[in-house]
Amino acid sequence: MLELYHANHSTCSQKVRLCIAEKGLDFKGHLIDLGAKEQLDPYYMKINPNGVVPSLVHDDLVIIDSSVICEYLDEVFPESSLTPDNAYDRARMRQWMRYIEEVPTAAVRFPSFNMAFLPRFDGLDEESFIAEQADVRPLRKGFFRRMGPTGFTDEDIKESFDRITRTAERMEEALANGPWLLGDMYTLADVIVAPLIDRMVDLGMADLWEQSCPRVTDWYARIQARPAFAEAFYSGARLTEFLDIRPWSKHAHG
Ligand SMILES: N[C@@H](CCC(=O)N[C@@H](CS)C(=O)NCC(=O)O)C(=O)O
Repeated sequence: MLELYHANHSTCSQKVRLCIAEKGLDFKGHLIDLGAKEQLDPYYMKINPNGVVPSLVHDDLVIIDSSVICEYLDEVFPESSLTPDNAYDRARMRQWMRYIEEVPTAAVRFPSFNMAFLPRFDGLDEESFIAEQADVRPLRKGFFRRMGPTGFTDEDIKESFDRITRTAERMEEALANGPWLLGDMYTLADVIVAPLIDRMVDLGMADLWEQSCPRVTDWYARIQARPAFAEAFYSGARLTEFLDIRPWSKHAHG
């Protein structure tokens, strides 16, 4: 049996849900309440010592980290494969996966917090924020300390937008040989970048690439048209469905 510990709106969880849906697998879901810091609860930290979602439990095996989970699932359940069968193309896919982890995955967190999650910390002064929100996180202590209770600086956000635009430009180039990032085959590279593009669209930031990267816009439309997409991005999976989206600049918050 597959059990997935996840959160509806978490892009890392969406990566795994999209992979599961593409492969037509069944899973038992356990929703983790990130706003209530359930991911830091001792019962969950035993499953995932990084204190983040998602985590997969396959029978009695625990697998953590969204990209690793996707590769594991694709290996263990080879039907509807999302991995090329020759070594060179697998290397190309993994190059994309590493790049996606390093550049857009990290970048998307900055506007997500400034524009959607900051109200979670309303009323906390710097000291309580550090103690209650930053220092308790094994993986994101530095990120939370840098953000503070009032959000990231305009400089941080602009740098993150730049990384997202550069990602779209790199995708645009690859999609010249599309329809998918690796060419004809839809792979895990497409799966794990899709939630990041979707998040930026949800935050109203698609204009970062819409003019300059039309193939990315077409690629996103093709992904959305896949039946698996609706399964992974069910109602309640997008921030705009339950949170107010605020301007990205903290100076605009008044
Ligand atoms: N590298 C990890 C990162 C997971 C991650 O950052 N998850 C976020 C949601 S997308 C989370 O659980 N955040 C909670 C927190 O920062 O405390 C993965 O890909 O699974």
